[in-house]
Amino acid sequence: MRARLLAALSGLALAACGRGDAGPPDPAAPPCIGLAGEAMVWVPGGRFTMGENPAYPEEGPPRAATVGGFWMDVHEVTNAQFAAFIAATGYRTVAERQPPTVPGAPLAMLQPGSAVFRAPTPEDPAWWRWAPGAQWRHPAGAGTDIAGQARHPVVQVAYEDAAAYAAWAGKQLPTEEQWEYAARAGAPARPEPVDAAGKPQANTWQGVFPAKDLGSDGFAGRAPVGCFPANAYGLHDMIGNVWEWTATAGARADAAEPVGVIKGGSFLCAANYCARYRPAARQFQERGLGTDHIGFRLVDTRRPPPD
Ligand SMILES: [Ca+2]
Repeated sequence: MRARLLAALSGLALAACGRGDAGPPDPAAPPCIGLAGEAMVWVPGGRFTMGENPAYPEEGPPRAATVGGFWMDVHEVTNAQFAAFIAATGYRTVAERQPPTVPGAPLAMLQPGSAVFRAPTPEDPAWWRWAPGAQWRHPAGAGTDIAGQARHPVVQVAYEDAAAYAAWAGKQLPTEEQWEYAARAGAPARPEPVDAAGKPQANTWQGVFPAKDLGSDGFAGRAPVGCFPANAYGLHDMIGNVWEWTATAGARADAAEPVGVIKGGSFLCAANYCARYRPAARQFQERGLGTDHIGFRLVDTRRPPPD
């Protein structure tokens, strides 16, 4: 278990892009949409070019892909939505469960918890730490909470947790193909998460990573869902805020357990470091480990298309 967790945390260090502590909304933050329950939009099927040329080898090579039409959540699953699931089912997330006992493991890793990002320091250059007590209600560990964050995306959910929510909701996690097709929305990907006028289109990191997130897009840390413009399909936060689980399995040489593909970049993605705020961006994440920058949204492939 310890080796698995340490390997996972090591892998996360490769994946992160900045500081993860949430800050208060900036007064200049963009207006956010009203939330209308389980709002979904219809994404018409089609054929598209998936992947990009390899500044990031895992994204290529570009290849043709075809998806059928499907309904998709307009925003990431929120803390309020996840709380309703927990209240209805009594489900306990992976991060709340007791890890197996392994002789010699650091004391902290023998307690329920999860991975939390922090700014590296000269004394401790690690980007990720195992935070006892970290779970969806306490995203940065014991002593933190989600008070006032009902419409923030739920985080610290492992793949199993997201799949359990999907089963309860009667929907599905999107495949990677569905997710990328929806994120592209038929338009060429922009290299930076801004429109032609330079207006932010997603919650990402401004400033030099990892020294300081300036939050000039309105948010340092996670943002409530739907606070940035929707793409042409009406989907918000597809290239920022939090990474999102997909149903697609991945592969990573240093992973000691099954990994899944996550899509979408996060509030930690910075221009000077990872730039993964593009539809083609993908990472391979241990399915048994949540973090404070991974959430999810769902699709519904069974609901009939709109008239
Ligand atoms: Ca931001």
